[in-house]
Amino acid sequence: MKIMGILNVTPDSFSDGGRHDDVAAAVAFGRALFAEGAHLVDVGGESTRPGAAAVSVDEECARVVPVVRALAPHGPVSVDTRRAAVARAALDAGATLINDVSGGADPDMLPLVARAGCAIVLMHMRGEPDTMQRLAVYDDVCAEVWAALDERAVAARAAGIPEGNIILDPGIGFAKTAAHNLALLRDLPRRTSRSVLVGASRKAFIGALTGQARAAERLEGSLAVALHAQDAGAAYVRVHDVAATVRALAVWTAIRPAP
Ligand code: HH2
Repeated sequence: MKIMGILNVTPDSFSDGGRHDDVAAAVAFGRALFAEGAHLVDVGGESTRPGAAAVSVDEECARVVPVVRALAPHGPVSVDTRRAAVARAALDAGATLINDVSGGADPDMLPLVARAGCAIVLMHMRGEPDTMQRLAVYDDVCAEVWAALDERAVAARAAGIPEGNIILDPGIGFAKTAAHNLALLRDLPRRTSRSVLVGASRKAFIGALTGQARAAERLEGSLAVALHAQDAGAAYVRVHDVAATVRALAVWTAIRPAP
């Protein structure tokens, strides 16, 4: 399983907002994530936490592109964006993977990725970050989330993206209650014949289980999810705490070889 390290260049991300607001600090943090063992670093310029405000394309590009350009010579960089214009600028600056929490909703996104020949993460969500928690209503969350992801994968293939470049993500915490998140994680082993990414690091449902209000203190719960993702056969785990995740997985995989 590959480790995607999180580098948010936003003033308002839920656990690390405002920490890397100049380019040099962001690049130094990204390089440290590579040194700790991240297989790739995911640069995001728009917070998608519940209730977050939208940013303009220009503002998102201004946050993301200089960091991608300076970090890409040091290792593989993905860009966490819902906008094709931002994705295009990031690819030009050296990004090699697009992480799209909207599952390719921008009509220009899938054709862009097909032309670029890069891989894309298609994540499940409903609505927009500021409204999504109102849409966390499902009869059968696993069946509905994976049916929606299948539809996005069909759209991606129709746009010319080969199956090998499609990574699916159930979108832990995006229009999901804590019970939905747990059901999706429990169900994960049934879904990993495809390439699957799990992003649960420091999220609120972990705090709800452990009684921790502060996101930065949710390390142990985040590690528990990473070990589960490894056992379930996930291809990627998206985490804030790269060094700790690498160490936990080193011991876990020594005991239980990859599925
Ligand atoms: N979660 C967040 C952002 N991007 N991308 C994928 N593929 N999967 C996720 O679960 C996911 C994601 C939210 O976490 P974070 O980046 O830490 O916070 P914020 O959105 O506040 O910047």
